[in-house]
Amino acid sequence: MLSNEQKNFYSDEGYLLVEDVISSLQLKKILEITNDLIEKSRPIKESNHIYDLEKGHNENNPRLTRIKQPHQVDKYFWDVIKESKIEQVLIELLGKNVSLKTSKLNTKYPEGGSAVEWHQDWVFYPHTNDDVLALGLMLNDVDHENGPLMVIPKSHKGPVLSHENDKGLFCGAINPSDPSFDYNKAVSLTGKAGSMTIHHARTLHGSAVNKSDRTRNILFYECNSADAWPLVGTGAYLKNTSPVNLWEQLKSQMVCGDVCLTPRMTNIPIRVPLPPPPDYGSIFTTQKTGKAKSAF
Ligand SMILES: O=C(O)CCC(=O)C(=O)O
Repeated sequence: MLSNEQKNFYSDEGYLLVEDVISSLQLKKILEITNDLIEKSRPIKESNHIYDLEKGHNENNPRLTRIKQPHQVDKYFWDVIKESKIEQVLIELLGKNVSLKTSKLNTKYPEGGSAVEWHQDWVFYPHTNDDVLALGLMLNDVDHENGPLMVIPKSHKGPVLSHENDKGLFCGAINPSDPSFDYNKAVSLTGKAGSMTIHHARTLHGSAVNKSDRTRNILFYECNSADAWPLVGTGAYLKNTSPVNLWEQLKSQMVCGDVCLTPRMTNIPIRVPLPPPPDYGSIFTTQKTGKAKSAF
């Protein structure tokens, strides 16, 4: 599926854009399920395990920042990985044993939606090696106006920056005045619905609010090679404390191949996302209650 040129680009730059990874029928089905889930959010008053509500959400005007773990809400979000070109892309970048850590469907409504401040996913979930990435499947056409994902090329080979606020709490975002961060190098990943972004877990990325009159919804899958083991103790990963549950969870997360019981350790920089901010329920609440400084 991916050419050598694309694989080398990902490895050198820390991101890639791939077009047409799902069919128009698959896209249509995902959109139907998504719209149905958004409809069902109307009576919800507070963020819960499925919905992250945006300020102003109400029955007449549903406004979400995110649908959490969509693959656990509707099986099709899992099936589409296997039924489309997505699985092959994962195998080509991560090897034959691939685990899906988490999924999220981030929504930016016309003339709004929340910005996602610049960060490296790596600080949310450090692993024993960094064969860890996020895929972003565009559910609408994404352009410069409606809040595209932006990345800093090659930052996956640079330092893991501090994501702490002035008080030393983890706030899920870098300080935009960090000398290692250069906004001028940012690249916006735009494309047609059905295109997919890929960014390495250490790649610096973020996105602005939606300034257009069009929705911007992106379905993210966060995946790792099975030999990249999560460093436990970081809340973003370890949701089960019993070995029985952990074992079941590891097995259930495999997109393809087998659970790996011989984690591969590499010499890479790590930061642990502690102490936590008041509300670490999602990146939006982490950045908001952690009082992250805005770059946008
Ligand atoms: O929705 C976006 O544009 C960025 C998402 C992201 O980086 C995240 O949720 O961690």
